[in-house]
Amino acid sequence: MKVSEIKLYLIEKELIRPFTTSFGTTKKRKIVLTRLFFEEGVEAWGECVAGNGPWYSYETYKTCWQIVKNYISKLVLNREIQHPDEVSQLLEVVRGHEMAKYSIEAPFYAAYAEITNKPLYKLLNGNRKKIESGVSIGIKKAIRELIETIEKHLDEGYRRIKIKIKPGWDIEPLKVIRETFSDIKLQVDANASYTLKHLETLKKLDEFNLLMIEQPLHYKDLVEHAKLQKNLITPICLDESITSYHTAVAAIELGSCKIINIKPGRVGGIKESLKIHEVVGKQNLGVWIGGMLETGIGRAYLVALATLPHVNYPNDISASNRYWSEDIVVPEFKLNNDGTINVPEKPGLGVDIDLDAVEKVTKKTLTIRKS
Ligand code: OSB
Ligand code: MG
Repeated sequence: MKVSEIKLYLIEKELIRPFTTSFGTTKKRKIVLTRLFFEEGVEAWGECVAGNGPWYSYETYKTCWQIVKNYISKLVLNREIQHPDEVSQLLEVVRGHEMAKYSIEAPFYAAYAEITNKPLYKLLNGNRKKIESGVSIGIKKAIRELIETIEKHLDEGYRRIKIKIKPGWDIEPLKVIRETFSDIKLQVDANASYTLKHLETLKKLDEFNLLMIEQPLHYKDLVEHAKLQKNLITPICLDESITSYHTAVAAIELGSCKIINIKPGRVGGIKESLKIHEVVGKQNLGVWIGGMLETGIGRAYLVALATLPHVNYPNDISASNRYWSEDIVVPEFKLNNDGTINVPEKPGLGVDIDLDAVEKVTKKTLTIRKS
């Protein structure tokens, strides 16, 4: 397969409601979409999950635009590729910029799936027809608002709730959640907002029968997480700290976590995600697929990854209408009554891109060809 042209789209889309974490509030997302045209006559879309600013990661939609335009596109344009597994290695000469890489690498999988007439999840050797969906709830102004939000999502059918926590927004809200919903599947995500100085508070989290505590400590740390895990019954799940296969291996080796949340954007692509899934599976650890408030394009890749055999916790993959009043794919992702999402069986990415919906929110575009 060979890419002859890449078109970038910068879109701006408003979330259905603001999303607040320990690093800030997002209301409108600026998102870079990639559209790759292949000589075989197929095209495939990708999504860059970088945020508006360098808060979750150092990457932003602006750095992705530049890195894709100036470097990553040049590594793949007009290059004959036998299988999408080769692409991540081609991009290795660029250090870091995982989200930019993912936005170009992933569409090779969607295109190859289409060319070989199979759904993306089958190309990845996934083996489920439905994936378990969870919902991630931001920090709220008041506990009452949090309880109402949880209740609404439970009514919609979500079977696993994740809440964002930070120092000062942890024990109290959890107490009220457990008084109100004693037996729901519940987990927390700190987005690196604690230090070992908070050990006493973190130990108290063991009282709430949580599935896991996600990324409590520094985003670059592995050693302190290993120390913390020894002091906790609740499994630690790492998100920000796992930026590659290599950091995943180090975290496992050190005992920094018992669960890994795989985000293809955070680790630089589908291939790297598959490698992490495999090593985590071999060690019988926990693994699930995380989200970055994606549009339907990014969501389709997440859904395909969530069909992988070792995935053993519900995913941060909610229905389109949890994020957007209108998605940019057809059909939108919908939640079943049992808290699952159906895996598309259509060859390729599995959903169609709604070009009118994309155009409506497009701020600028750029076409890149080999000069
Ligand atoms: O830490 O998992 C996170 C969203 C943006 C950035 C980081 C995170 C999140 C989420 C949302 O928790 C997950 C989703 O897409 O539903
Ligand atoms: Mg997280």
